[in-house]
Amino acid sequence: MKYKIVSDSSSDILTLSQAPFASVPLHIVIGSHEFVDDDAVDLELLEKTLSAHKGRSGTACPGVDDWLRAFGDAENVFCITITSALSGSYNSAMSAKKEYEEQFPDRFVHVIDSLSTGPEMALIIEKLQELILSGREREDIVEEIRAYTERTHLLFSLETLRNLANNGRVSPAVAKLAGILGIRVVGQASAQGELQLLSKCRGEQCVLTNVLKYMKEMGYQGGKVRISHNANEKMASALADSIRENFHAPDVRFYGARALCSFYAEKGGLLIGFEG
Ligand code: X90
Repeated sequence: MKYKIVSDSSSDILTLSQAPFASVPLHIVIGSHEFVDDDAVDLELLEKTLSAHKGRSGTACPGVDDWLRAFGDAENVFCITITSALSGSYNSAMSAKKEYEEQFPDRFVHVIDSLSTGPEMALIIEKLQELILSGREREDIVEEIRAYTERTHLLFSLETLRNLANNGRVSPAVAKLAGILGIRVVGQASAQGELQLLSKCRGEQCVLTNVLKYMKEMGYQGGKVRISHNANEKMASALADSIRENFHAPDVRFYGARALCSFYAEKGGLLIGFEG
């Protein structure tokens, strides 16, 4: 197998139709329950367990062996991870790359730190597939994908930062800004791959208006958009419609987030990946 794309499960992608692909699950631990974020994960049970649970809950990134298993016997691997600022996934993938290349000197792994997650990773994976299909050499793909990731962005709207704060993924100061009932925070993945809050909103209309405004400011001109949501199809769909109308955008899609992003984005959360 010449090329393979491998991603951790924060990308929400489980299969690709036109290139070899593997998803490496993160884990969600709620008391004595452990959820593996693969295609079999019971998202309803996860939500139920989470709302019934009073104690601590957390997540764990893939280990080196998980990545190695996913690389399989591919000659060239393009591997993408959730932001290294918030997870050990990237470091663990880099260790796997080192082992893989040492063990098989004629094989090659390119690890991309997305500095983001969810739908922005999905866009990068789609682009990798496109580049592989077009028959490009691996050095070209590395260069092209580097340039592409510079113009993709991630915005989000969250109703609570509780799980992010409890797991030390946002500073207590940032967490304090959110968490007021009825207030949503809109923010972006910063250049350093951290959560950066941009504004607070009461009501859905404010979120929709702000997201469109930020997209425009960040250079959006009608390119691809991917939106993931946790139990909020209504807003995801309204946002998709509004982007299609306002920017005459032909390729805007939305879907439910898988376990890892659902856990952190929580009920009502939206993540928006787009091309700037
Ligand atoms: O290694 C692990 O256990 C995983 C930790 C992941 C922590 C962050 C997940 C964020 C999920 C939340 C909103 C968007 C954040 C943008 C980040 C740059 C989604």
